[in-house]
Amino acid sequence: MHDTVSPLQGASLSIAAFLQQPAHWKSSVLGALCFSADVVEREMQVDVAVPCLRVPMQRLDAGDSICEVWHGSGQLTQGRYGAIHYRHDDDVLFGVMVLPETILEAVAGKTPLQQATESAYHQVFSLLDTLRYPYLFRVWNYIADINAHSFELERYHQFNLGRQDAFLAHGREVVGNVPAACALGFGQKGSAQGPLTIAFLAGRVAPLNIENPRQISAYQYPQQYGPRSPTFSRASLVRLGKDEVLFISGTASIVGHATLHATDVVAQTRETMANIEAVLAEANCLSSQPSFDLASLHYKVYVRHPADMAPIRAELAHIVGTSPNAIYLQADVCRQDLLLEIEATAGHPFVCIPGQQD
Ligand code: 3EB
Repeated sequence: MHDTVSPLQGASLSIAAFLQQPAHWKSSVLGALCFSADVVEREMQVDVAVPCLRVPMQRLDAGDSICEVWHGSGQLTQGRYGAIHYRHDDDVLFGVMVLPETILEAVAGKTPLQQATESAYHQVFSLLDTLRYPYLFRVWNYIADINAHSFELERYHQFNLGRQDAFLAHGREVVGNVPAACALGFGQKGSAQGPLTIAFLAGRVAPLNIENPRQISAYQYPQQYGPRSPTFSRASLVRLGKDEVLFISGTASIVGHATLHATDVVAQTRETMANIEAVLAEANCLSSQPSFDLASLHYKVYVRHPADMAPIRAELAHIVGTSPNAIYLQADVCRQDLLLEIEATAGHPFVCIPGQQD
C-alpha cells in the first residue's frame, strides 16, 4: 500500500492540540477548518498567521473539536483581501472568509444571503485573479439554517443564485469546469443569522473535473431543485508538484437527480458510498495511477440527526472493510430528505508515464 496521505493534508487534530503545536509546524500550515460547537474553543486563536475557518458544528464521534489542516511547502505568504484571510505557497492558495448577512437588506430583488454569497465569490475570484491562482479546486460552503425559507425561496436556493451570478460575472464556466464543493447548514432552526462561512483551495494548474455516471451533473439539475443549478462538480483531481490529490465533493443518496431512501439512513449511507465508488472509478481512469480506493480516502461525514451516527458509522466500516479514516459532524444537508452527506479526500504520488508528457 502506498502512503495514502498527501503532504497537502496533515492529520486532523483538536483545537487544543493545534494550539500546542510548535511554531515550525504552524509555519508549514496553509490553513485549517476547525469544527466545534463550543463558542469559546472555536474562538481560540490558533495562530494569527494561519487562516482558520471556525465552523459552528458539533463533532459527533469523539472529542469536542476537530481541525482539518492543510499543509503547504516551502515559503508561505499570508495576507488579507476584503473579508478573505489567505495563505499560499508557490502552487496552492488556501483562503477563509466569514460574511455576515444581517448587515444586508433585500435590495434589487436579491435576498441578503444571495448578496452575501455573490459578494463572497466576487472577492474570491478577484483575489485569485490578482494573485494568479486562477483555478478554484475545492470550496467548503457553510450556511446558517440552510433549509429555512425566506423571501419565498429556500435559503440553499438563494445561495445557489448568488454563487452562479458571481461565476457568470467573472466570466467563469458554470457547466463543466467547476470546482468540487460541499454546502452544509448549521445553527438553530429559524435563526438564519449567518454568517456565511467559506473556505477554498485554489492553484495554478488546471484540475480535472469529474462527474458521476450514476448522477445528473449538479449544474444540470432540473428547476424543481431551485431557479439556479448548483455550481460544483462531483470531484476534482489536481496535480500538485509530486502529488496527485483527489477532492470528492459532498456526496449524498441521489441517483439521477432524485433523492433515494428518504427515511432510511442505512440505505442512504449505502447509496452515498455507491456514488463515491463511482466517482473513484472515474478518478482512476484519469489518474496517473489507478490506485484510489475506499480504504485510502479521508472522510468527513455530515449527519443530520446525531442518533444516526452509530448506524452510519457501522455501515461505513462494513463497506470500506477496514477502520475508515472518518470524522463525524452534525450538520443540515441541503435537501430536507437527505439524512447525511459524505465528502472525501485522498492523495498519492504522481506517476510519470514514460513516453507521455507530464
Ligand atoms: C447533491 O449532490 C448534494 O451546492 O456546493 C453536494 C455538494 C451538495 C456540493 C453545493 C451541494 C453542493 O446535490 C448536495
